[in-house]
Parts: sequence; C-alpha cells; structure tokens
Amino acid sequence: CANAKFTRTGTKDQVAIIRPVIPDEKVRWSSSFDYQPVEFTAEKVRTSTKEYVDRDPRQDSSVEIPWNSDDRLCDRRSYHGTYKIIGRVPQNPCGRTGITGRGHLGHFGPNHAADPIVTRWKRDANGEKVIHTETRKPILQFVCIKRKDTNEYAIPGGMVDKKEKVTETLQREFQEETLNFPDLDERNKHDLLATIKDIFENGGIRIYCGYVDDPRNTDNSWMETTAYNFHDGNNEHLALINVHGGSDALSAFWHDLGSETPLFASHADFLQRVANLHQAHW
Ligand code: RP5
Ligand code: MG
Ligand code: MG
Repeated sequence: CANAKFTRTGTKDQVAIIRPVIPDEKVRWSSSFDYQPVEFTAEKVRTSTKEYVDRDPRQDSSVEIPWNSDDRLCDRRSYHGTYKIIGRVPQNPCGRTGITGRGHLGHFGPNHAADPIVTRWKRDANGEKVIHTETRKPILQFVCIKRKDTNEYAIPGGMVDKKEKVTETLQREFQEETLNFPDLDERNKHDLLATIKDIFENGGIRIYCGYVDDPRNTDNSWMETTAYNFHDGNNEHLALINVHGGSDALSAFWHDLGSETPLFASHADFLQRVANLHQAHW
C-alpha cells in the first residue's frame, strides 16, 4: 500500500524536513536496507496538552497507550490487522516512510479520517448527461476542495474527532469544508443540513477503508480512512447544492471526475472506484 518514495517538505508548521527517498523495493520492512530515517514531530504536536493528542511513550515511561484497541476516546485499531509495537511505538504496517516520530499527526499508530465523495452526473443545457469524447462514458462530477496546506485538489475529508462516529465525521467535515455560507438564513440553513443528514445517514455506499498514502505518514503514525460515495443520479437533492470552501479548504467546487486531475494523497484511487461503480468516465 505505501508508496513512500516521495520527498517533500513539511507544510503545516513551516518546518522544512526533507524525507529521505526510499526506493520502492525497500519500502517493506522485510527488505534489508541501510536505513537512516529522520526523527520529526512537529512542535505543535510535541507541546500539545490536548487530551486527544498522544504523549510520547518513548520519552515518558509512565505513558501507557492501549494499542490495537478502541478505548472509546480513540479507536486505535487498524484496518490492516494488528500492528507491531517496536521500541514502545507502533510500526507502520505499510513499511518505511523515511521519518520516525509523529510528524504532524496527533496519534501514534492509525489516525482515522473519513472522506465524503458527493457525486452527480455532468449535464448539458438540456439536462442530458455529457458523454466523454474518448471513453464514450458519461462524466461524473464530485464536490472537490483545494486544500489550504498543500494547495492540492482533494475530497473534503477530515479526522475522526474523539468519540465521533464515522457517519458524524462525514457530515461535519463536508459541512465545514464545503458549506461555508455565513449569510444563509436560519430556515435555508436548517433545510440544507437536514438534507445532508438524511442522505449521509441513509444513502451512502462504502468505497474504501484502509491506509491512505498521505504526505504526513511516518514510520510510527499513519492515516487510515473510510470513504463513502453519496450519489445523486437524478438531480434530486445533493446535485443541487452550491458549495463554498471553509475550514481547511481554500475553495470548494463541483469538478469533473477523471484521471486527468491530480489529487491529494490516495484520493484518485477512491474516485476511480466511484467511476467504476457508476460505469462513468475515468
Ligand atoms: C487524508 O487526509 C484523508 O483521506 C482525508 O481526506 C484527510 C484528513 O486530513 P485533514 O483534511 O483533516 O488534514 O489522508
Ligand atoms: Mg476539516
Ligand atoms: Mg480536511
């Protein structure tokens, strides 16, 4: 799963860290490699006193973390089975990343996120589905954001908060990142949120759950997500929503779904699954 062969700089707190490049065939822990990872935990994470941010068991022997279990405050189980604990911290099940520590992530082990993929058909002025000239398949559109941290196009997902259920995260993140309408009157706002709640709780299809090839992953902390597709094929509800960026999204917009658009982390993989599901252009 992990393709940790990229070099990048830390973006969130302006600390530039250079990630050593790991050749593809050396990513797996089972391959021998003269490995010299960089230790990095962002200042904001290291000094956080929030209940939800882990303390480092390597630095404080009194810190006990219930690895591989759900203590209700935080679900530390991985979709990839039981992960190993080495030197008092989890080992990334997908292999070497070039960095030890937590980087920008709050938890050691899996950091769970949720990704809502809201889709509709692209239609012409007469309401007919638009067919792609090369693949001869109808084109889907999805609610896309431009991320503030990396400037990349992405699905409007986010971290599962403490004690939150994935269905709640999907709604909250979609609302925060794409429905930023401070001037909307109470009645319209109420109707909009009621529609989202109804569809998100009853009308989704799970597309993916597992590891995300996220730029923040380290050898000890990594992102996992649950991605759901909410599709409005007949322009009845979600397809009619105007979107406007907020929170960690610079902007939000409906965007044609296809392999032409580069996306953040593993988001293109999730969208390809959605295209296959609806027999749409990719
Ligand atoms: C990705 O990071 C997930 O797929 C999700 O879209 C996102 C969650 O992180 P934030 O958007 O909260 O930074 O790995
Ligand atoms: Mg968010
Ligand atoms: Mg987000």
